[in-house]
Amino acid sequence: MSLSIGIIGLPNVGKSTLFNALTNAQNAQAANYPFCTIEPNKATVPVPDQRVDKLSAKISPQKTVYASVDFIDIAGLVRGASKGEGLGNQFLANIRECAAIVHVARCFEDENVTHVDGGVNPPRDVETIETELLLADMQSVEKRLEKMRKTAKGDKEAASAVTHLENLLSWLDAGKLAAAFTLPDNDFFLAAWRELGLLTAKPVIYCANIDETALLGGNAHTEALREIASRKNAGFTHICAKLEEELQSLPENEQKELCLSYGIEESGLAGIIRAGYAVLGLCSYFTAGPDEVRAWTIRKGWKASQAAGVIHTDFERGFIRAEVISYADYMSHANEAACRAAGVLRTEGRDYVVRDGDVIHFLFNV
Ligand SMILES: Nc1nc2c(ncn2[C@@H]2O[C@H](COP(=O)(O)OP(=O)(O)O)[C@@H](O)[C@H]2O)c(=O)[nH]1
Ligand SMILES: [Mg+2]
Repeated sequence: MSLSIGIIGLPNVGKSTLFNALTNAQNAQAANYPFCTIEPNKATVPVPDQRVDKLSAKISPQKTVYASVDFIDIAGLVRGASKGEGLGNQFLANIRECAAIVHVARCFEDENVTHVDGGVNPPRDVETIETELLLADMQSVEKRLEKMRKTAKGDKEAASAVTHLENLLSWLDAGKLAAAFTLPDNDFFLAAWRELGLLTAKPVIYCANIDETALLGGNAHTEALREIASRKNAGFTHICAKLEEELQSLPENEQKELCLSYGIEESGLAGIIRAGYAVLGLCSYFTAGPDEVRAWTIRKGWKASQAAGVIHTDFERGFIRAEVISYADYMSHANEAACRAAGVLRTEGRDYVVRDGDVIHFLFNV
């Protein structure tokens, strides 16, 4: 499953610096992702997962493949983007294609880096960007309303969908994000909602870009942003984009040393990637054998047959059964034969709900 996360924020907040770090992380892993196309504004990065490392250490496969996430650097959002200022329309179209958003806000003080609106003030910056997204959403809803008013004549459910859309429009007009709108149980409305793909309905991770000196304790700006995130029930993370860029240009052992020197355990990219996984309700299952240890991304709650389809559509179509070992059981037994003998290898049917960390063999015929 391709999962893409758009990086947005005002100019000069550190989006491209963060994106460069992600691109370096991609390039370091490029051999494992031979099928990804290299695009200037897209970085496909591995999802760090210690379980994959441990499975791989246990089996020594020829190849180890982590789950991956695509990040898109969405440049050019300025005040007035919803009216086509800057790269306005293109910018908005790029966000529409993303499953989630990382909203970077500048929390670092640096007199050499100009702030487009004067001083560092994350709440104001976030509001500037979100106002543009809201205005764009209002335009989408208005267009849709016009159409629906024409077709709704005489149909009761469609007429009430018009009312719901009008409510949504006033909701947005009051400065509230679509994500917080309570969806009515009306098929016409829900179909319109899905088609609209509103920008402010997407899950958001607010990302404070801070100085390396403030990485551990944060500062007043990061706290203000954290507060916004928690009020909106959104994700929050903080990074020092500049340090990330430096980290990703180093070999692995030196990365560790540099992290330690700042008192942090790992690169902040891992935190962003994990936050992306969390806001999207994703989890991983594993396949493990002498050729390959690999993590696969699914949505929580997916059934075994759906999960098999992520590997290949034939696996879903010709699904017979799944042999499942939990990660903990897999690691605490010598090998699969030992798991089988101990009775911890389960045979599950197509409706089995896959759990995060399951190690699975699919049996199928085509
Ligand atoms: N001091 C400091 N400068 C940063 C940091 N992140 C980015 N910058 C600088 O801020 C400027 C704008 O960064 P850039 O990534 O191009 O911003 P964008 O416009 O959001 O893509 C560049 O000069 C960066 O070097 C940071 O964490 N600390
Ligand atoms: Mg940029």
